[in-house]
Amino acid sequence: MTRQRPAVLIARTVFPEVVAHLQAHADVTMNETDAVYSPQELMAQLQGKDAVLTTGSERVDATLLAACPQLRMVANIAVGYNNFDMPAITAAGVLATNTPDVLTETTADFGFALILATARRLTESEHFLRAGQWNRWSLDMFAGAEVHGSTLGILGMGRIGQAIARRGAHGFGMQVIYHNRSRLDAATEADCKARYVEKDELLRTADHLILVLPYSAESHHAIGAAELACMKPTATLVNIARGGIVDDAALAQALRERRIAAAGLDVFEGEPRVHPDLLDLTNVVLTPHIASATMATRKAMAMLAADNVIAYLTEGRALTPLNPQVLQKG
Ligand code: 8YV
Repeated sequence: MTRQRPAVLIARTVFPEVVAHLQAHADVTMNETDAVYSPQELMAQLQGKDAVLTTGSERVDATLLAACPQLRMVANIAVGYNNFDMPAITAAGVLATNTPDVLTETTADFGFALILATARRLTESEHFLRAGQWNRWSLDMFAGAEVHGSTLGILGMGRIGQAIARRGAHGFGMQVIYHNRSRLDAATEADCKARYVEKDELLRTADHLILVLPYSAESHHAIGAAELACMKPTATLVNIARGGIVDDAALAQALRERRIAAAGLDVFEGEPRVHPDLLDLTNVVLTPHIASATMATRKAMAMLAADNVIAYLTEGRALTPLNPQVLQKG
């Protein structure tokens, strides 16, 4: 008797080589239009599927799981997984995986790109030039904040935070301070040349503050009006983590009133919508959630998600499980 091949849904459009890789092991259905499924569409598409590759745009919760009893695995093409209701997924006996490590250095590069662009007013000055407003040069034209030798504050010191710290300390001669739920061991602190401080000191001392923490109920609006009020008026804020960690309305107000100098944002509350007040400001650099977006890294992320699916469906194991307790039960 031939064993039935597992059925896999790819909820967004991924690279052809990733589809081919999966097809060697499973019957694959891909969302060829790449339009984000509504919860009802996702539910319908998942009928009879054993596994699904998701991105941050697909929410997996108890309602979806209850409607898809055959589903055994959800593989996120992202390191962050706030689109997953983990207790519900684990309670349903479904394995969840994410894509750590393969995007660390690429995302740290982009974090630094935003720090530089924000401090040195890169997009603001480019818009000025493109608008034909450059008639004469002046000494203080687009004079921004120093990056080298300044104090870099990092909120959230996981793999990406550490990679940013190393760039700041070793590449730009910055004093690196960080705050995290748990303090790093001494060897990692020494490698990153980073000093642990309380959140309040981080806010008050950083010349450039970058957010690299996961989104959760605990980190919702970790940076709001009160936190922005603690920052230096010359400081810049960069968010490459998740929308919702920053209160975007409060940030827009602080930027408008120049209570901080500038911000660089790759993620937004309710993206792809962007708070209209942010769009009106010149002292903010805005990018559409592209911190991990190099071809090599996006392919590596999708391939890791596919490898997780293949490993689980064919051998009952996974490379980067989020709830390994499900593996033990299986
Ligand atoms: C993803 C990200 O590209 O990995 C993450 O957590 O934010 C990005 O790298 C995005 O979430 C799409 O899934």
